[in-house]
Amino acid sequence: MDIKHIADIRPSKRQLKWQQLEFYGFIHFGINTFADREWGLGTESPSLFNPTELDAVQWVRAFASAGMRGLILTCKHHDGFCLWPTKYTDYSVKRSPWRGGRGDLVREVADACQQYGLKFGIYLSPWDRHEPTYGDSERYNQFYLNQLEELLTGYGEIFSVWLDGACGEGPNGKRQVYSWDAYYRLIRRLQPDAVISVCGPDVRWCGNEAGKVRPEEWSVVPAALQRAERVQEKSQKVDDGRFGREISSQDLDLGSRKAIAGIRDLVWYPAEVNTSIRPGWFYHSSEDGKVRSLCELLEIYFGAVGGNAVLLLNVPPDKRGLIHENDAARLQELGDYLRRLFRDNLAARARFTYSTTAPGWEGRPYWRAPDGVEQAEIEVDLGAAKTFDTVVLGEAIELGQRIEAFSLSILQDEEWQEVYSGTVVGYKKIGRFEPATARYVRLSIKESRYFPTLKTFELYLRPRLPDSVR
Ligand code: FUL
Repeated sequence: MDIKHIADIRPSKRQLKWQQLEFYGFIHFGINTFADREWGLGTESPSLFNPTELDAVQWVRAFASAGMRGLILTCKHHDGFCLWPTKYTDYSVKRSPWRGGRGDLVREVADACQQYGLKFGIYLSPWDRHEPTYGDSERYNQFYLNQLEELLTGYGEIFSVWLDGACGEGPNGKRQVYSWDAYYRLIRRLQPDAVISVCGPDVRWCGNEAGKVRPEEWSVVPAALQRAERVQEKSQKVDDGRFGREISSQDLDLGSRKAIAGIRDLVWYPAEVNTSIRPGWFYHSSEDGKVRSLCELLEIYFGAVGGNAVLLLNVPPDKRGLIHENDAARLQELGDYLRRLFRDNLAARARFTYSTTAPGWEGRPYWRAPDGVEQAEIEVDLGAAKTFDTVVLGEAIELGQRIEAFSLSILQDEEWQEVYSGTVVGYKKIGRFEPATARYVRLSIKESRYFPTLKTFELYLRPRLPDSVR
């Protein structure tokens, strides 16, 4: 494929809508919360599940305070315990003392999300340690489809179906062959706007659980990466507490011209970064003092959201059924910081001059260079000298991902001085540098694929972090 056609690979409508969410939360909650485990065995008694103060509204408000726009709930983790009263197994909240066995946590969370305007997504673990049909491939696939159907039809709009590739059966364990295609078909039929993530064709797992993105996160990558079996291979296989902090350097470059040279089958498959605010995915009181600092969370946020990926941050409710005070405070701090940072775009009233513009594209909501023009300069007059240390750039990804290299300069004493340079932009790039003061700023697009576009150009000055919250 030549570069013109590669650059023309575009997101689906559902991928575009999903990308615009930017930041949403993960809830790991279930029998493990009460058994104090990460991977339950599937044999824990449902009588353990007894949150005494469960309040899904408190969860959703805490997530919203951080600026999250959605939430994905572990409706069933690997232990097989279901948070809704499914018809297909008794291993669920129905058998627990919580709400007298009449509770439906999926409903409570979905309703709370709706009330606060957050999108709701589901995690339904394919690996199931409790379900007796697991390993009897056809029967289990039917069981899994039945459960999916319940979740996709009973709880309103679902924005993401998160298919985890983890499996700890090991070489001598049960062998389940998942009918991924049948799962996908059902999801498409019942929730056509939902993205299918990780072991699915719409959203690519970034490949680690430590919160790291690649230095260049391309959304156009080889189609082979979409194969669920490949994702499974790379997913967690042992519950030893290490996986969540490991960063593998394999496949560091998935989408540069060099990486995709000669590959004929390329697709739009954008990245999601999933990580936890604590060492574990589930709540453990022993980790109350190990909630990630604001600094760490900001690094993760800037890396992921500011690196052409979306961020899925896990915050696990405790045994009471509440987001613990420490995590809730951190979410609020994060949201406060981000709101302060992005309040005042110093380029909001700037004048933009483009070295070139595609015919007929003047005055459109975003800029586009003419066909075949891969380099361009954009001069920005801020009207008066301003001090900034953060640039936010965004391409019109509905026309593909195109920018490969850029630099940002300021005019000082009649000379252009570079303050920042980067490679890919994609949906969003947040670049941070030492504070610079200038009236005139220039963005040079140095390399791009067939023609660049630009939808977002913003400048900010980052608030200082109070020493107390570092
Ligand atoms: C992993 C699982 O094994 C963890 O328990 C957690 O659910 C994480 C999000 O995915 O693969």
